Amino acid sequence: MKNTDIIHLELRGEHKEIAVIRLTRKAKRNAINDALVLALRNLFDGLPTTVRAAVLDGEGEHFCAGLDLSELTERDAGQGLHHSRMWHAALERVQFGPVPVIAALHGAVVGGGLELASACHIRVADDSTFYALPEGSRGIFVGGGGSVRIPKLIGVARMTDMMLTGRVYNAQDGERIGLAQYLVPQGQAFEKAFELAVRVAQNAPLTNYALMHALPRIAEQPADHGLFTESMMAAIAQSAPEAKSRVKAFLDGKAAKVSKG
Ligand code: 1HE
Repeated sequence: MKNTDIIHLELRGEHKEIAVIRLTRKAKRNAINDALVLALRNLFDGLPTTVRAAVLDGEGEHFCAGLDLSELTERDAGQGLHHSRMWHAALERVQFGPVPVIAALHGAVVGGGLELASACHIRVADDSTFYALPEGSRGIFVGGGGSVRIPKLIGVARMTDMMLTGRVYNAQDGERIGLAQYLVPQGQAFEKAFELAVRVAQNAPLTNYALMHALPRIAEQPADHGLFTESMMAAIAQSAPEAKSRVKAFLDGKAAKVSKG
């Protein structure tokens, strides 16, 4: 992937196992235009095979101001449909791509920015973070998968309120309602997200795969189907050589115990 003026990829770690992906449209508060949606999709499609976890960050004071509104005005209904589907394709690559993605949130996480964050697997917010869905007041609707993913984090009622009333959640309330799993002091979101990515990258790849690809699907299935899928996934994960060696290491007293946080 060639770095551009709108998105940047850097590989870190001894084995280039952590991808640091940064939106770099700071002057436009990382608003997502068509070029950036496509660049995101292409970047996740082309992640090197060394990568085991990714951090998604936004340059400047704000994570992402959502859809680039300057591109909205000229579209008719058909073009609008395809535009939304283009976002779906890109964010699908984030959620169901090759590796877990940890978002480092700060400043505005609004509109399509919140849709993007909700496609990630872990969200770390710093104290400056605020969340909103201004689509309601702009006379539009979410189009980047927000109506599917955001209610899974905070429920239909809270999302409805955000869109009907323009309610803005601050960082503390955002963490309380489930928009982020971690809350850190201002300026420390990237550092914490990177630390988590290093931890995630050490898991057996098949476990991470199961968490990204099996768990959300199981959660959508009727209980009977979900339990069956869970058993299939558990059997596959257990049979991997890596699972056997990790369990043996624990039984031999060579692996870390679970300790109080
Ligand atoms: C933009 C955008 C944008 C900033 N599209 N250009 N999203 C929104 O409705 C959020 C709109 N943005 C804001 O409310 C504010 O810009 C922020 C709270 C994010 C940041 O405020 P601030 O004071 O730091 O920056 P600013 O002065 O408002 O913006 C700086 C520049 O970025 C300015 O351009 P300039 O040429 O005058 O310097 C802004 O116009 C530009 N900018 N945000 C275009 N969003 C898949 S569907 C998803 C649907 C949605 O996401 S709707 C929600 C859209």
